[in-house]
Amino acid sequence: LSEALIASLKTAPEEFSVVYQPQYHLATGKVAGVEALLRWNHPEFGSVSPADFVPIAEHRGHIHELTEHLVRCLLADLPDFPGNVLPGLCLAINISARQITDSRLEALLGPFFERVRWIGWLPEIEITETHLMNLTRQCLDRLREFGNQGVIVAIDDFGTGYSSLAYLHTLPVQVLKIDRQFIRRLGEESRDSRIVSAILGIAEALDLEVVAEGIENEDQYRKLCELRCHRGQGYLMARPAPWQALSGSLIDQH
Ligand code: G
Ligand code: G
Ligand code: NA
Repeated sequence: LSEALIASLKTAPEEFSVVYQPQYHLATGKVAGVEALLRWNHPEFGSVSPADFVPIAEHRGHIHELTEHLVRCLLADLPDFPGNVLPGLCLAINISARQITDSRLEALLGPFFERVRWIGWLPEIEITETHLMNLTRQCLDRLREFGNQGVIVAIDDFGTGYSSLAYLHTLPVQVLKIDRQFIRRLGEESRDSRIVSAILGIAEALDLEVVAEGIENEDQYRKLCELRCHRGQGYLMARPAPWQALSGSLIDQH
């Protein structure tokens, strides 16, 4: 798979595409944003999950090329004029922690940030919590620079890593995404409700927004509303879909 990925990155850009999953304000049910997720469709292996190919790309030093394909797809999908989409939505992409200090990253993401702002949206980057421990001083400075440019920084899979409260406080982060393992048994398993409640308490103290991932049923949605979780994402509301399938729900109705 590793060799196939490297070959496809070089010679078969058409095998990469992007799907978008909306996020909602839980209290109102209104769209809050969208997360862009990379897909790789290989002629022989079929559809390969990013959970499998992203770690390979990281390990083999090809994550920058993967993000190049992501940005190419995003720029092809997004409208190139403002006024046609709901205003003020966040558009999130996933960035690997080890990419943050790559000197090529700013030039690569610049046109993406610019386009997102041009259509009246806010760019967001998600970084997985398990990698945060290894963030160097240089990484933190780079994240702060992104923050100063108006890019929202989110911690992905929150609850699976070991962020200490003291450390969270110093990170230039505005959003916590609760890992879906804590959402799965919400409602039936009171321990998970208490964990989610505790995360919401931490977020309130640190003035952070919380997104619940992987909401699959009404019980989970209701429980999250009860706990006053801000935003949510999951198959109950919408599955990730190509831009053309999704854009209808993002078009400004006014
Ligand atoms: O879409 P799916 O749930 O299969 O994604 C699995 C994992 O792959 C998710 O944790 C997601 O954050 C990650 N992922 C998806 N697209 C990208 C991407 O473009 N870059 C990086 N680094 N990770 C991605
Ligand atoms: O960790 P991250 O936010 O990057 O994960 C996004 C991944 O989760 C995507 O691959 C997406 O396909 C998947 N996903 C999104 N909603 C749901 C859901 O409701 N249930 C499950 N099992 N997976 C989901
Ligand atoms: Na993510």
